Order: sequence, then structure tokens, then C-alpha cells
Amino acid sequence: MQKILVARPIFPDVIDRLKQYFDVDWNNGDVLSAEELARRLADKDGALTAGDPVGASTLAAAPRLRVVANMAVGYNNFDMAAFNRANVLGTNTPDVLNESTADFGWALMMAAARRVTESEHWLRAGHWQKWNYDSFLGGDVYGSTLGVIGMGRIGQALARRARGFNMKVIYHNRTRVAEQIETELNAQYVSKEDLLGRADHVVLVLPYTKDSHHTIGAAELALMKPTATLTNIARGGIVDDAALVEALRAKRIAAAGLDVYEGEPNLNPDLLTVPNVVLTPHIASATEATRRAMANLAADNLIAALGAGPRAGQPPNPINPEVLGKART
Ligand code: 8YV
Repeated sequence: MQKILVARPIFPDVIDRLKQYFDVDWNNGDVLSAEELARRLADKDGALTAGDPVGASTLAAAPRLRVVANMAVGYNNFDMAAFNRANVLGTNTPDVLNESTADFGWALMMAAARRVTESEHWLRAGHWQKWNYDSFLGGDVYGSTLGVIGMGRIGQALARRARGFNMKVIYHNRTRVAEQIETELNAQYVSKEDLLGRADHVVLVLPYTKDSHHTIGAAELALMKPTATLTNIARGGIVDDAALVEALRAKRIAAAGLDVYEGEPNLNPDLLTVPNVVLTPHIASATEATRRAMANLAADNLIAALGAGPRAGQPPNPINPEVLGKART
């Protein structure tokens, strides 16, 4: 029987599914260190990860490893150049999380704009004595301008929801999306600078790469309207969190909603001291149905890539399909 490592706690019934095909080593505990991950992978043919870094040294320590299935759409934790050199397949879990993640983008954006968590903390702290005409005044979402940076599948799901809010949608992306999609979403392609200057609510939904590092820093925050909000449901590192803290403190922008952070789960401690930011612990895809779908899709990829199950040899979501069928190096 082929051997696999499941590097994280996941739904036990998905482990049971994997056990039908493989000898499963399941880390149902704390996050594995790089050394521990390499050690546990030494005799494995495949692995299921969720954000765990896998690079050249991990692959070198795992000579039998042929596939790593990430339970995430983002795969910046994989060094794909190293995967390609070693002929190891990487897979991800796109699409199944689009709607839940877009819903959450709206939740954060609206909570930031309407000061939902800030006012709740104030209420819980016992400060509410009377109604005031100017308590927690925020910015409108209905009828405002939404700026989406990263118009992929999740960005499109997010923009589609803007119709019901009668919003103008502007977007920026590495490449312009098809005209038919622009028409359907009533979305206008603009430069990043133009978007930052015009949007009332900026939402980041782009993948993290070396090119997208600090897409939003001090210079970009300075272009935004003082009444605007910034929401990041993409990846930590896309925003310069220290620059954001400064902008929020100075009311350079009105508010922010963050689900992801530089260095998470160890976020910049200054963020915790800023009232006009909504902070959540990387849960945009966290609905019962979506996390189950992601876990099962990661398992489907692993099973198929290791030549088992109904799709043997044809994993549904290969990131580097060019290595399929090539011998491990
Ligand atoms: C994952 C995510 O839950 O899919 C992604 O890229 O950010 C989340 O949905 C998280 O990355 C853990 O793997």
C-alpha cells in the first residue's frame, strides 16, 4: 500500500476515505515544524497539506514523494520551481470556496464600513448610556463604488453580489477579463492608481506572489479616499500591515477588514490596538460545507494523482500538469 501523510487535523471521515486507498500517517495535532514535516515525509508517496511550506529541502528529504495536495486555492506555500525540478505534482482546491469566500469578503467590508465590531466591543464594555445622532457614523455601501483588485473566480463572485447593492464596480487585474464577464458584472477595468482613488470600498482578492508583495503600502494608501475601506481576504503580505496601521491611526482611510496577515498567526501587535479595523483569523472559506468540499477535493486530487480511485491518473486540479507521468527526480 502506498503511504501518505495528512499534515493537519481534518474531517475524520475524509481520513477514513483516504484509508481505503493508502496507509495514512495523520498529524492530528499541532502544526509540524519544517524538520518534523521533512522527517514524516521521508517514506511517503503523497501528502495532504493546508498552507504548510513545501520547498526544495522538504522534497529532497522525501525521495518517494510524487504529489502534495494543498487544501486551499492559494498555493504560495509551495515552491513550484522546486516541484517542477523534482517532478512532484502540486494540486489545489479552486472553485468550491468561491461563494463562501465572496460572502465573507462582503461581511468584512460591511463590518468595516458600518463599524460593526468596533461598536459591539464598545457595547460589551458597558459604554452604552443613550442614543446619539453621531455614534459610530460609518460610510454607505449601497450605491457606492466597489474596487476589486484581483478579478479571478472569487473576485467575480464578490463583484456579482454588488448588483443588489446598486454599486459601481471597477477592477484591476494582471490581465483584463473577457468582455462578456465585464458586461455581466458591469465592471470597468481601471489602473490600480485609478481604482485606489475612486473606490469607496477596496477589496483584495489576488494571489500572493513576489510581484503582489505589498500591492498596498503607504503610497497606495495615500491614494485612497479618507472615507474608504480596505478589505484583504487574499493573503498576508499583499498589504504592508505596518503601513496600514499608520494609515488607520491617522484616519488616512476610514477602516479596514482583514482576514489574513503578514506572518500569521503572529500578526503585527499594533493591529490589535487600532479600533477601526475588523480582524478575523483566516476564516473566509470557513463554512461547514465549503471546508468539507475543500478537504474532499484535496483527497480526490491525492487519490487520483497516486493512480487510485475513479479518476486514477487524472487529478482534477493539477497546478503543474506538465510533470504528470514523469519519473521523480
Ligand atoms: C484555506 C485559503 O483554508 O484556500 C485558500 O487559499 O486561504 C483558505 O481557504 C487556508 O489557506 C488553509 O489552507
